[in-house]
Amino acid sequence: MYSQLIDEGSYEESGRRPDVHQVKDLRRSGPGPYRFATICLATLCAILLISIIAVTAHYKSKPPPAAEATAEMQKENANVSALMASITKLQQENKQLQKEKEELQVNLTSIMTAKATEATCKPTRAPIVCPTNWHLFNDSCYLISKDRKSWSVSQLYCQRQGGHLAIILTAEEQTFLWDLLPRGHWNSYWFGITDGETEDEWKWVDDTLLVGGFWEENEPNNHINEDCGYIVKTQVMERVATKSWYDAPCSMVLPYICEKEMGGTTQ
Ligand SMILES: *[C@@H]1O[C@H](CO)[C@@H](O)[C@H](O)[C@H]1NC(C)=O
Ligand SMILES: *[C@@H]1O[C@H](CO)[C@@H](O)[C@H](O)[C@H]1NC(C)=O
Ligand SMILES: *[C@@H]1O[C@H](CO)[C@@H](O)[C@H](O)[C@H]1NC(C)=O
Ligand SMILES: [Ca+2]
Repeated sequence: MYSQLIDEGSYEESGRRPDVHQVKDLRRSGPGPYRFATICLATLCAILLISIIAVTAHYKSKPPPAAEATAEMQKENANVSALMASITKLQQENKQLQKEKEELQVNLTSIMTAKATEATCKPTRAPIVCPTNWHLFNDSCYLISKDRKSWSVSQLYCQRQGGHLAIILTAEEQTFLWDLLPRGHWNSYWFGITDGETEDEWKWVDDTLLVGGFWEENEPNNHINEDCGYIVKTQVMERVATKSWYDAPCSMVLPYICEKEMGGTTQ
């Protein structure tokens, strides 16, 4: 059928041509050369067809360039996404580390400021230096006098030194002072307590009421209108600091103990 079509086609085509000789020639050559041409054409067509099929088949079965390329691309894509994943992971780790760094920096600054304040506060707190002959205890300086005065003049003297007759609130303070006093026959020292206003209502020189106290047994006794307190330290070793207070007439002249608060306020 194919050859027939070609035959007719070629015949018609040649027929239309104005060259009569050629038509005649074609007719004269007869079926022999026609047949040969037809066969040739058919063969060529077949070859072409086979070639097309082969090429198509070749491209279909062998996916080399395109398929290989896509495989590689897939690999690369996998690598890229793997890289992206590791980048994301690293970014997260970086964020976490940044956070920790900030926290540590905050901690460090707080430590540094704490140290700085410690450093700046210590020198203002530490150097509590008492005047000559005054003794330091618990941020107060104490003077054990060498001279003798009445209780009121003693208090006036202490005030002129920027203090007052000693106010003794704890056993530690009492013991500290006791240890500074020399032993003697009846060594006596005024301190800052009196019941001059109201009998038997003992008050400190800062007008606070006495709580407890370190009185000797059966003291205070107001024996001869005794309204001022003093400490006695004798040669008798059995006598103790916490039982050493007596009352005496305020006009007596005795050594005395001044106290001056030094630290009190921080900074
Ligand atoms: C993909 O990653 C692998 C290892 O993870 C590596 O050996 C390879 O070279 C990478 N390929 C490309 C194209 O980057
Ligand atoms: C910072 O200090 C706080 C408390 O002082 C502590 O709980 C926290 O763990 C510290 N942070 C770091 C990162 O050390
Ligand atoms: C030290 O002084 C403070 C303030 O005056 C006082 O509260 C505290 O009891 C005193 N400590 C001693 C051991 O005397
Ligand atoms: Ca009295």
